[in-house]
Amino acid sequence: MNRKYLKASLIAIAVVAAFVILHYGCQESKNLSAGDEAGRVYVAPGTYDDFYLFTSGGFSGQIGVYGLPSGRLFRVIPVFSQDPEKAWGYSEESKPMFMTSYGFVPWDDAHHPKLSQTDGIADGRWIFINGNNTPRIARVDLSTFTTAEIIEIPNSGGNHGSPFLTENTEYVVASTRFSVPIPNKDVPINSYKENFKGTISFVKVAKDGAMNVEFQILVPGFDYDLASAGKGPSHGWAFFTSYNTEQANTLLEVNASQNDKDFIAAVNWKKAEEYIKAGKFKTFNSTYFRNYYDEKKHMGISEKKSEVRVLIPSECPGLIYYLPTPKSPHGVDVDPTGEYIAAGGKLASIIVVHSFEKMLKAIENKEFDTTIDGIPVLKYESVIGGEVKNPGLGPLHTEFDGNGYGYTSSFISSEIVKWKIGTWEVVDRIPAYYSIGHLCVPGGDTRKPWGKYVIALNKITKDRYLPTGPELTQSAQLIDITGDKMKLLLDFPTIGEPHYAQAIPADILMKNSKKIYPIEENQNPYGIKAEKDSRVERDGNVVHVYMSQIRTHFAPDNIEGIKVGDVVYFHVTNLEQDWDIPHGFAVKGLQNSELLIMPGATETVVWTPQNEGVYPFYCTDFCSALHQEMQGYIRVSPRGSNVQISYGTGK
Ligand code: K7E
Ligand code: CUA
Repeated sequence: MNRKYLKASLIAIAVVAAFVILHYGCQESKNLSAGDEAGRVYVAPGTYDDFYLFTSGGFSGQIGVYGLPSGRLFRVIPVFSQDPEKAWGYSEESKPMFMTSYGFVPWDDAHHPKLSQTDGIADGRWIFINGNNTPRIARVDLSTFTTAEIIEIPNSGGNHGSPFLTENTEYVVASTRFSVPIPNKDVPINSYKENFKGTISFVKVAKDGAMNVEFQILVPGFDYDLASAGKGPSHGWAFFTSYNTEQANTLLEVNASQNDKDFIAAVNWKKAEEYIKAGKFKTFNSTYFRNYYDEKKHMGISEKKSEVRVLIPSECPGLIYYLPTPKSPHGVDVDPTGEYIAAGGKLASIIVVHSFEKMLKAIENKEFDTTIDGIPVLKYESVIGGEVKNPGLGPLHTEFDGNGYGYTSSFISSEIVKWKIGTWEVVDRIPAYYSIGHLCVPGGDTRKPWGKYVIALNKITKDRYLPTGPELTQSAQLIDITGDKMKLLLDFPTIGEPHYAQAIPADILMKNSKKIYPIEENQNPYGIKAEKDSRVERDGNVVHVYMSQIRTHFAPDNIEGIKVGDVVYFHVTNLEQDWDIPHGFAVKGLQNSELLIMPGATETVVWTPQNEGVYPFYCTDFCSALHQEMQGYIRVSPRGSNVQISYGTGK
C-alpha cells in the first residue's frame, strides 16, 4: 500500500471516528452504566427516591412530579394550561384538548390529583385532576406522563369537589362548588333560593380510560365542596361536603356561617345505576366537550356532546341522604376500612367522624330530622361515630396511615394533628410552616396506605425561603410518620399552589414508563415514516412542510418559494427510536411556540411570515454534540413573487 494512500485512509478513519463521537457523544453519556473512566458514577433510578409525588399546581393548572424522599422536581405535566415548553395548547395537535362549550379555554385552576385504583389501591395507570374554573376533569396517562383526555362537566358552576374516584375507577365524581340556575339562564341574582341548584356528577371511566358523563343528580342550591367515595363495606356510596346551606348569595363569610351544621351528602350510586336502568331520568340538553389525545395519531380530537341524563332526588327515593355536619365542612375522607367518614369542619371545634354502619341503620329506621327537596336529613346523633376533641383550629383534610391513625391538617393553627381511630384521642401534633391546606400520606386515601410519610402542602412560607419579590414560594414539607412522634425531614418549594397531592411507590410506575413511540405505528395524517418522504406542498396560500428530524439534521433544511401572506404548517416528525432523544423545532419570529417532538411522534406548528427575507430554523433541544448544526433556512419572498416552491438537503 503506498504511503500517501495510507495517510489518506488514516485521516478518513479519524474524521469518521470524530464524527461518530460528536454525533452520539451526548447519548452515550446518558447511558452510563456502573461508572466510567472519568470516574462518573451511575446511580440507579430509585437510589434516592422510592416514591413519585404528584402535586396539583392550583392556579398554574398543571401537575408537578417530584421524587420522595428527595423532594426533587422531575417534571411539570401540562394539563389545563398552555405550556410553550412542550407546545401544549400551541401545536395544532394539542389545541383541540382545550375546547369547551365556552370556546378555547387555555388555563384552569387544578386542585385534586387522584390516582386510578383497582380494588381500592392505587394502580398507577392514570392520574385524574379537576379543572375548578371551567368545569373539567383531565386524565393523565402515567406511561407517558402526558394528558390523555379532558372532559367538560355540564350544568356545573365550578368543579371543585372532584375528581374523587370509586374503588375500581368505575367513576370519577364531580360536584359543583357554586350553585347556578340549571340549565343556566338570565335571572336576578337575588332569586337564588328559587332558581339556583347544585349538581353532583358521576363520570364513567371505561377500561381504556375514556370518560363519559354517565348521569347527574340535581340537588338543592348549596355549595358542594369536596368528595370521597366509599370503600370496602361502603363501596357503592360516595360522600360530598356542602356549605352555604343558608343559600346566601352575598357576603358568604357571614351569611353562610349562620347554621351550626351543614351537610355531607351521601349518594348511593349503585341505586342511581338502577334508576338509570329503569329510565327514571330526565334528559337535559346540555352542550359540553370531550377531548382526547389519540396516541397513535399523535393528535387531540374534540367531540361535542349535547345531552346528559339527570336524576331528581324527590323522584328517586333512597338515592341520597344528608348527614348533618358541623360547621361549613370542607374536606371529607373515608378511612381505609370504609367504615368512618371524617369531615373537616372549617369552623368546627371538633373533627366529626360519621359511622357508615350507623348511617345504614338510621336510614333503615327512618331516623330523619326533616326532608329537603326529597332528601331526608338524618339525625346527627344517629350517624355520629366519634368526635376528635382539640384537633387544632380550622381542620380541613384527613389522610390515614393504615395503622389506625388519621392525620388532619388544621389551617388556622397551622399544624398536622394525629389522632386514633376508635378512641378519637389526639396522640401527636406537629407544626406546619405555614398555613397547611391539604396533606398526603402515600396511599392515605386508599384501602391500603403505604404510610411512611405525611406531606404537608402549605400556602404560606414567610421566612423559610429566600425572598422572590412580592410573592413567595408555596411549599411542601416531608414528615416522617414511622415512629410515635412525627418528624420533619425536609422542606421543598412547589410549582404553583399545591392543593392536594398523591404519592405512589416508584416501581409501580417505572415498569410501565414508555421510552419511544414506534415510528411504524405513527398514524398522524401529516407524519412521515422516512426522510425520503419529506416534502413541501403548496395549496393556494397554504403551505404544508412535511419535515423529518434525526441526529443531527432536518429534511428538508433549505426551503424556498414561501411568500408573505402564506400560512405555513410545519409537520415535524422525529424519526429517532432512542429513549430520551426529543428534537425541538423553532423558526425565527414564530408567533406561538416551539415544538418539542418525542421520538417517533409528529407535531405541527403554524407560522405566518410577515416580511420577506431569509429565516433560520433550528432544533431547540441539545440533542447531541452536533445539535448546534441542526439548523436550516427558509426563504420568504414578497406576495405575488414567482419564486417556485423548492426544497432539499443540498445533497
Ligand atoms: Cu382544601 Cu381546593 Cu382541596 Cu385547596 S382545597 S386546600
Ligand atoms: Cu435535535 Cu438538537
